[in-house]
Amino acid sequence: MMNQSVAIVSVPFGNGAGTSGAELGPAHILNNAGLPLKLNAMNITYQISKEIIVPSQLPPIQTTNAKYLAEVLELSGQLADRVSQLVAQGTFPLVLGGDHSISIGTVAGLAEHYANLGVIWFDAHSDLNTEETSPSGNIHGMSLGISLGRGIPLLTGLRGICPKIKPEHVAIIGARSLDPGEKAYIRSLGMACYTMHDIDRLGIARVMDKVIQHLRQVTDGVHVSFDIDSVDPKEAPGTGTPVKGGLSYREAHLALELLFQSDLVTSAEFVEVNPSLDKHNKTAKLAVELIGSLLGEQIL
Ligand code: Z70
Ligand code: MN
Ligand code: MN
Ligand code: MN
Repeated sequence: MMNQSVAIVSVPFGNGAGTSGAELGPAHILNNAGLPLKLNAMNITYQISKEIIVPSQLPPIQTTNAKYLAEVLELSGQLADRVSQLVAQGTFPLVLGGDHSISIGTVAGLAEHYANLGVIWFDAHSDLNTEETSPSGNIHGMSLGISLGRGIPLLTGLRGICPKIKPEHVAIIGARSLDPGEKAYIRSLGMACYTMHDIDRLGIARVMDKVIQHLRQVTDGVHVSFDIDSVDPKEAPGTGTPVKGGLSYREAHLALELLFQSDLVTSAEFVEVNPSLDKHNKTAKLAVELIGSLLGEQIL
């Protein structure tokens, strides 16, 4: 994996979340928490790709319960273009959010290159709502569903590939706050969803071994979509929707260390760092450390 050069893409977009502040994430991860220093210390070759220009105050598209649909649609198209270009160039896209709605664009760009893309979705939530099941109307709670072809046609149809990913190629890890419509959907598809209960019982290492073993057999690329709220709020207080009972500091690192060792991962995004809610930049620093583990930082 790391014979590739990493291309960092900043996506300062927060309109998909109910709380503002996630749009400040990329700048904090890069400038305040020192991602470049970490990559330099690891001898990783990287480029900082031009920041995505985020749309704002577009005219509303349609009567919809989904908030900021016009902005999410425009942003998703731009990000899909960029991610697709970076894959075509042979680089490893590392996308920095921003709220989790940006995943719609990241995955759309990846889907142009991988017919059987695996997605490992670390999250306290499952982001599988539709306009109908969403309690909030926030699109960051719908993004995984949209990539699976569930929900708003303008977004599921992006780039003419629908669905972008197949349910049997997805693994959700760290779930502990699911809405009724999301639970019903996960059960109906038999989707792999490793809840905190499962992680407590099996341990994160066995969970990761199962996910890696399965995805190795059925996918042609694996994207890691890491919502920082998968980690316990004690370690990651700076996020819009903290949920207690999350991954411990070491569980999160071990999961990503094992993914590095698997040599399966072809792209990643880190989302939902909200510097406005953070304490001493703790959450942005955690994101940098976790990126280090995913990209091969070794303890010894
Ligand atoms: C809820 C909804 C969500 C992140 C909150 C919350 C979704 N299920 N996702 N924070 N990252 O509004 O759909
Ligand atoms: Mn999420
Ligand atoms: Mn979440
Ligand atoms: Mn959140």
